[in-house]
Amino acid sequence: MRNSINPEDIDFYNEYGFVRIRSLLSPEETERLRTYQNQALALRGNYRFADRDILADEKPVFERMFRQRLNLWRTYEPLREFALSPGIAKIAAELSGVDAVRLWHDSAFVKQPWANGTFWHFDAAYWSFNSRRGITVWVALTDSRPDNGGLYFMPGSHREVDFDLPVFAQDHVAGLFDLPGYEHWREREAVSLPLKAGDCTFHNGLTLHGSGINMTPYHREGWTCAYMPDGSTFNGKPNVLPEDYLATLGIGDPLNNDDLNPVVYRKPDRGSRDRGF
Ligand SMILES: O=C(O)CCC(=O)C(=O)O
Repeated sequence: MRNSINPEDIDFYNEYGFVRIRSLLSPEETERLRTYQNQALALRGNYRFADRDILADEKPVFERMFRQRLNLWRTYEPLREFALSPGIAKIAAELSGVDAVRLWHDSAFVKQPWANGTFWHFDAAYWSFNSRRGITVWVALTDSRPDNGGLYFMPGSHREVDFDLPVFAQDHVAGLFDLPGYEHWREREAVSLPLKAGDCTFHNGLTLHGSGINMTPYHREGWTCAYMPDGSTFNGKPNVLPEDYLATLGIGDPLNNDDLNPVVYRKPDRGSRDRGF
């Protein structure tokens, strides 16, 4: 598993809000993660979340875009190797420019044969914290291309999108661009980044993205993990958090539950290294 990137990758990410990293996983790791994810999906069935009883049927529009199941690491232990990987989290922290990241959630994104395109959106709209440094890794478990539902990004959108804009539009693929504050994106060109199995992209939580229709009779399988900068606070949105934990939270409280959102990477303290600890 790769755990390092180049300074140019960080520059590219800061400029455009996404970056492609080749061979994050070896072929063996990719196949292992794919097997684990499919086993976890079979166990999870129709439930979207690990900690909330929300059925996929309640979101039929989503189910036609992809099979998304969240926090599989919490219900299928073998997936922890990847969701809690300090190496992947280190890359996420370095791209985001933060010292420590907590796991927000992992998620399967399996686009079925002939699935619809994924509507333009940004991930931070869903999350329970507002940070300009939240980040998602999207790992291809099968090749991902424009013809089978590969991802598209709007370059530079992470610098313009803000938390006070309206965020949900689900009537058609570009419905977001009908909303006030987004109209100009309708005129822009999106970038598609084909991936070989084992490659990945990292994107900022504020980067506009979507994916194409799967025009093949094969599944396009992706695994993602979202990371939250350590020190982030609750914004009032439930997202993946369990009801009993939500009941204890007020807006502005730190999201520092080590069971639900463990710190997966913390930059070594140079001082303690120098002192020989
Ligand atoms: O896989 C897809 O089609 C969508 C993925 C996505 O929206 C995400 O990773 O945030």
